[in-house]
Amino acid sequence: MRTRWDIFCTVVDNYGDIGIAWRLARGLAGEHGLDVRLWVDDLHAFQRIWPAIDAGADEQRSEGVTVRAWRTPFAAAEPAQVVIDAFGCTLPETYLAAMAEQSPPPVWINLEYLSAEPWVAEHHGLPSPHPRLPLTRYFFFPGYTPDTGGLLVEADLAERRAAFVRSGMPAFWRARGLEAPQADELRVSLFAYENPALPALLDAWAAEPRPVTCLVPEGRIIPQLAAWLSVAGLQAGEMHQRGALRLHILLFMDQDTYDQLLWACNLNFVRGEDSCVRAQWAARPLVWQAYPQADAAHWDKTDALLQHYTEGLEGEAAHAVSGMWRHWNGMTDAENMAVCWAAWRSQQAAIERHAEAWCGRLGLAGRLADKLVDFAENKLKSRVFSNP
Ligand code: TRH
Repeated sequence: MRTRWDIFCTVVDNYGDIGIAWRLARGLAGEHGLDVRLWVDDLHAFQRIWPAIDAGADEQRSEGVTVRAWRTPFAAAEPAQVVIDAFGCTLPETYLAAMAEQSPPPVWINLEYLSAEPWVAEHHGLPSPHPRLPLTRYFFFPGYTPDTGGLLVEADLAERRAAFVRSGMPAFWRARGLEAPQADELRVSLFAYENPALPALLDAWAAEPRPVTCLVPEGRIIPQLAAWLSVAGLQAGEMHQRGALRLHILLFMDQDTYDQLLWACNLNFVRGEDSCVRAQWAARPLVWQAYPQADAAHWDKTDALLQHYTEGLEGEAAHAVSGMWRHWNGMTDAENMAVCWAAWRSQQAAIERHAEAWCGRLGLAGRLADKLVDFAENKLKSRVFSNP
């Protein structure tokens, strides 16, 4: 019989929580043949990244996963053998009580946010007993090194990307109303939170000697773009030109199509967690905007990833990458954006080579779904032996 897994996801804001939970659920069902049920409290957010989702359905099947609307009060449900609460979301009390009544109780895992900080490896896999119930929750930390939970990635991603790069790009651009890029053109995707550094970056692109095309999926950055263009608003499908810069507003895409955008562009501005990882797997240069946190905790995260990411990248190129990332995250105004951008441009070829090499090295951390399955199966086995 297939092992049953329940994944619980609350959408805090944006699309990262559901984006990661969905990617994981698809991988566990499709690649590991597990019986996966995904509980989501906001099916409208889910539908944005996966339009096949019916936002009104209590229960539906998609990609081999059973998707359940997580409503309050929570309907009685028999707990699965493995229970994941994504990003520390609080499980329904009735479900927790049902977990505690099972013998052996389910393996309960809290899937944490990704960070490149060194403390992650020390905390990965640690148990935490429930204060009242006979249950133990384990902390599972994704990460960039083999001693962490690894990174979300499909087994066939590199193959699909290579096939797309070989022959899929012309059709991709045509479907978005764009011609193939000119030889000296730079294509950039821009997925970002509101950012004070944006106008200066757009100015730098508009002043380029070569064409820059910026593809912007609908989202939080649109009002700032409209202000820079001095237009009242922007809709998907619109194109605006200022100097060398052409700005195209795109419809928000499903997760798989967004991957293709990352594969097709020369440079990707990404944010949060999931798009950042996907941009790294795209083997293209990226500029990351970390999800803003209280007390600027995201600056530590940015520096930690930068430190890892720039390993093996020589002096000026490493400086150019750090300069862009740090300036984009508001960590420094020692150099202005025009200077950071010029430095990045002058090092572009080295940064591109590095992005390819980095993508090759990423696999060393291991695949998150594989590691999660191993972790849960080991716990399940030890429970069977201690609860005959
Ligand atoms: O949307 P985000 O800002 O999510 C954030 C982060 O995950 C952050 O760590 C978390 O704490 C916070 O939410 C609550 O960025 P992220 O993580 O990149 O997620 C975006 C998802 O949206 C990702 O799965 C890719 C997907 N996406 C599409 O499917 N289509 C699109 O057109 C775009 C632009 C993104």
